[in-house]
Amino acid sequence: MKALLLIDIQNDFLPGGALAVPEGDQIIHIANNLQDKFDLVVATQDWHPAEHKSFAVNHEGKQLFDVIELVGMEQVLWPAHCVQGTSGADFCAALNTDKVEAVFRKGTNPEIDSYSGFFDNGHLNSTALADYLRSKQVEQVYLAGLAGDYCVYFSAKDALLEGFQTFLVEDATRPIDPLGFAKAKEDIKKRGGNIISSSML
Ligand code: VGL
Ligand code: ZN
Repeated sequence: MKALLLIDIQNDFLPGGALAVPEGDQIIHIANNLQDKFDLVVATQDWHPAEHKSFAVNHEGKQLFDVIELVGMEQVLWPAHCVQGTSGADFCAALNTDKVEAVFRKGTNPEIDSYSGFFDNGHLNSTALADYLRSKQVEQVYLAGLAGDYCVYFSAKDALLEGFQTFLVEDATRPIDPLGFAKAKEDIKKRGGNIISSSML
């Protein structure tokens, strides 16, 4: 079985949002058109409490995009985004969610960030996404969404660690930083994953 993972296609990651990914809106029609080609479609949703420690505003004397240490890991300090219950945390209205069978929320623990849809950044807690996919006999996981160099990348790495054949749909994502995304794609390939175009599906 083949699953499509729609990663964090939320208003705050689109142009005009709190943590806008350049051209993030250009993936929506691709994410919509892809869904028919899959046995299963699931989505992840970045879902932070307002006091989340990944937000620069929650650290006195720190600036946006400063890097600090949080639970022993490097942490970029982001603008407040995807705060639970706000419109910024909603899925983009143009995204077709009719076929989405389950939504996995992440980033709810204020003490640690959670880029991947599978685990927090310290791999301390899981979202149950891997077990859910296995319970549906999924063997191939395809990733689309935002941002390519953060949540899509981290989700792809964890999909590989969990033993899924993993495909990043390159034209169905956009990065925050193109250089970081180039490195991320190389790393995914090195780990045995595949970078593909939606035209190959
Ligand atoms: C993301 C930074 C912070 C993402 C989420 O969805 O890529 N990036 N939180
Ligand atoms: Zn976040």
